[in-house]
Amino acid sequence: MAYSTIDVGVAAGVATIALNRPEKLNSFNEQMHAELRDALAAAHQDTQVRCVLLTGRGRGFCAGQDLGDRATKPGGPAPDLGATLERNYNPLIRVLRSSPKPIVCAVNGVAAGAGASIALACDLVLAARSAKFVQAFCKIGLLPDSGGTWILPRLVGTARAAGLAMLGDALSGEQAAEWGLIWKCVDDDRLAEEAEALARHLATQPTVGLVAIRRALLASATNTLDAQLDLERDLQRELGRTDDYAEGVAAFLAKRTPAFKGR
Ligand code: T3D
Repeated sequence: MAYSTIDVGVAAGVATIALNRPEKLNSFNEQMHAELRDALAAAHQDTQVRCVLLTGRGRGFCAGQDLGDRATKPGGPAPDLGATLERNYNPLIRVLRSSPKPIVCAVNGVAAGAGASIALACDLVLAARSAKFVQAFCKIGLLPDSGGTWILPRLVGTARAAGLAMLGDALSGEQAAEWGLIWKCVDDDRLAEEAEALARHLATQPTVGLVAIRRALLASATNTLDAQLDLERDLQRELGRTDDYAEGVAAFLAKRTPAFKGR
């Protein structure tokens, strides 16, 4: 599939996917949804790819839904936003959260509306110091979607989640890191390099183990301690049978660097 709204490149085990509608701050239209879906599926199937790096071209990361596609005529029918969430945004968040590869997000500029939710659905989020996270939904009468109302209170607590969601004020990259919304904030001119280095590092690590870590952390949001202990037992049993675990132990005992294969 030839893409026109995203750029995709694969190098050193990393599939880099860049949202590429810079004149609209990389906001989503139907085509970008379809192309991103396709690119993620290809990255997940490609055995050479062991990490995905998601970022944006231009001065923004993603401004959520392209509102140009939501203009209504006075007296005309209202759009069914539930249907577009069901068709596009919800499947995207589910794909990100169940990916067989770790996903790094490099937030190069503003991440607004669903753009913020998509960034926060990735495993490790790096943001440029000049980046902004904006829960823009309240300014147009909506609520944070694409998992926003689920992830925000879990990351920053209900009080801060309510402030962000009800006021729609911009949170800087630095503040986002201080509040625990993201992994790290870096200087603008270091973002691409640091994100790539992080993604390339993850691409050399035990992929199955990394994905199991995500699964367990996500499950902890709703599990009791007993259920979580059971899940850890089951996942650890599976991980103990991977080639990467055997390699990790062998390398440790031989005092050499492990050569993980991602299986
Ligand atoms: O609809 C459904 O399917 C349901 C799902 C909804 C999910 C959602 O994401 S709803 C929320 C949609 N997004 C927003 O409400 C954000 C709207 N944008 C903004 O609030 C601001 O643009 C930003 C805070 C993101 C950035 O502000 P600023 O001052 O840095 O940039 P700007 O000048 O506002 O925008 C630059 C250009 O991008 C501008 O175009 P122009 O005037 O230069 O031709 C602006 O119109 C365009 N743009 C920015 N965001 C969007 C957009 N165009 C279409 N849709 C956008 N979301």
